[in-house]
Amino acid sequence: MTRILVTGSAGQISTELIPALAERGYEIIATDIRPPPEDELEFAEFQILDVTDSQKVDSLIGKFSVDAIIHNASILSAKGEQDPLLALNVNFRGLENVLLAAKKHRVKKVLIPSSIAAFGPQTPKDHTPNDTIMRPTTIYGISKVYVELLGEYFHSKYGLDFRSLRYPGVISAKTKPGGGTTDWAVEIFYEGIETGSYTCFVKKDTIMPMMAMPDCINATIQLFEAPEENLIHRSFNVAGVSFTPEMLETELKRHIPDLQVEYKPDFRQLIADSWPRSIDDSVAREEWGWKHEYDLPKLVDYMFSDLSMKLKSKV
Ligand code: AKB
Repeated sequence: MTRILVTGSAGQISTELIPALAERGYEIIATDIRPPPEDELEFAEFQILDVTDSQKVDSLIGKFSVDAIIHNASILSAKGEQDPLLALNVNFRGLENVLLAAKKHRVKKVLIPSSIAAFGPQTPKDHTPNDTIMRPTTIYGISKVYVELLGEYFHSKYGLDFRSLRYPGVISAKTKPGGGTTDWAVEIFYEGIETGSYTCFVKKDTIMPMMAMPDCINATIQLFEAPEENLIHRSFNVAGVSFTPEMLETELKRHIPDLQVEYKPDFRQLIADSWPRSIDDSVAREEWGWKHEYDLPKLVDYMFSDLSMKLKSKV
């Protein structure tokens, strides 16, 4: 059995990744600065961990003799711009602590997500290639380039089996994302179902790469399990579907015909404008067989039914 330590276990992606990994027979040590939702405890042993605490990172990884780490703890793009020093501490120091402990305790494999935020205004915006110019302008984006470069350095220098995938905005109902620039694509469902209206913080024609959570979980597990000899790259673009708030509004009106959406762009517009509009993921397809399943209508149906059920069960 492979024992995986997951950081950021109470976050949007980990709360769905951990049960999926447990179902595949992995033993999970879930860690976060706050305790996980009740239902996660049945899938994992939980430990409090602040990834900026180098001693605690080192001692937990040593104590549990983990085979692999999935390091998800990170400050996202919008929150990072509001508090760059926090992002510097959590994203940069946290990464260093995890990689150094992995090397010391001979952890075999480390998967650390990157993001479309690793690209910047000089990157080709449409069908952004896997290997292209990366000059991000946000602290979050810079931290993701650091993830890729430092992880690849630990791979070539110390033989660590490092892997990374560049997530687009991830759409899910279980746990809300916090502090991202793509959060509008989740918030519109919550506000739309609960109040019938939504004020969007980017312009209606801002096209952004997105992905439904089931695709995100599949991509993560597929890359984690891909035979190492198949990997030429270590960091991969993964695409789902690109859409604008207006396109999402139109689709969502199939379920909420009276939905009212207003557009009031704020500081997050500038971040969105610096990112790709669509992603070329042919390298991931070639090296580990990636293929997304959710187009926009399927994503909207999945999200609407999951979230309606969740919100109903709360009443
Ligand atoms: C964000 O918006 O910051 C994240 C991301 C694209 O990495 N969802």
